[in-house]
Amino acid sequence: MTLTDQQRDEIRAAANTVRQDSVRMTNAATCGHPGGPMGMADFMSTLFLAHLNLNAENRHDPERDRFILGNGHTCAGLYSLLAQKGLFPSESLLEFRKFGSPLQGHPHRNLDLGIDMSTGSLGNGLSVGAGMALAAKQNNWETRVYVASSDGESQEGQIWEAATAAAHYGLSNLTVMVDFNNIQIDGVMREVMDVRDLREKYAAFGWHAVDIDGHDIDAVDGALCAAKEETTRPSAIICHTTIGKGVSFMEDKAAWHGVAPNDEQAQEALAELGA
Ligand SMILES: Cc1ncc(C[n+]2csc(CCOP(=O)(O)OP(=O)(O)O)c2C)c(N)n1
Ligand SMILES: [Mg+2]
Repeated sequence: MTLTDQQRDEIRAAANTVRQDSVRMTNAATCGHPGGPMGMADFMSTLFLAHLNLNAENRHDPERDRFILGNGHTCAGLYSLLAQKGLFPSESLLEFRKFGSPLQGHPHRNLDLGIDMSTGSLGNGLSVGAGMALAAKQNNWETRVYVASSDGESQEGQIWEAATAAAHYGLSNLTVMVDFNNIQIDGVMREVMDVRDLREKYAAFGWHAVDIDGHDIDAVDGALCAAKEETTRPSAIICHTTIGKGVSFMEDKAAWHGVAPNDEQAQEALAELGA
């Protein structure tokens, strides 16, 4: 299955909205993590618009797909996509990180809003995703489980315990999408803690694993389609991305991992994004 021109337009528009929302939400909150979700916007939008079977009608259906944001700090992008898919009104986005808001600075499980797992403490998402995928198989559900992860999160040992178990149980309904932007909280990956070639690592653990340009929505769609063809192995899609993608002064800078743009920077960023 290839994307239609209309799907491509819709995914690109959704990704641009994710980038604008990430800027607006962190600016309004005066804190948060804008860079990661801007880099993930293209592959996340392709997943949410063209593959993930989750919408306002089926949010409580046990046989729906599941999505876990293992790298929970990038939740501005998740909230933007859930709002775009009609799980809650977009106006709520500006309550991000405010006291009493369900849109916390790291995801808090809330099935009414489409948030399948509380995350933020890195390393847990893939384990829980593997458990969900195993349960789905045992129940003979069509459910697919998607986990977003990151290069920084791949420094956590628990990721590799989950990778071992998922291959052992043949969880072909599990797909991890790894945001590989070469950056984590403290700087460049190979200076902080080099995780090396994640495609080779997942393959060595018994996974179907591919490297793609995480900004190429046709490549993302192709990799997600290929994952669905697997019958015995879980799939890892290593998405090579640029943190802060779309805004010249934010691109490829670790500084934008966890700092909100001030009013002037937000205005400049939104102008670059065509707002
Ligand atoms: C268990 C745990 N250890 C440390 C942290 C602190 N922390 C938050 S984000 C982050 C870096 C994660 O790297 P990555 O997801 O690649 O960051 P990004 O590319 O989005 O900048 C760290 C170490 C955490 N959230 N959880
Ligand atoms: Mg990273």
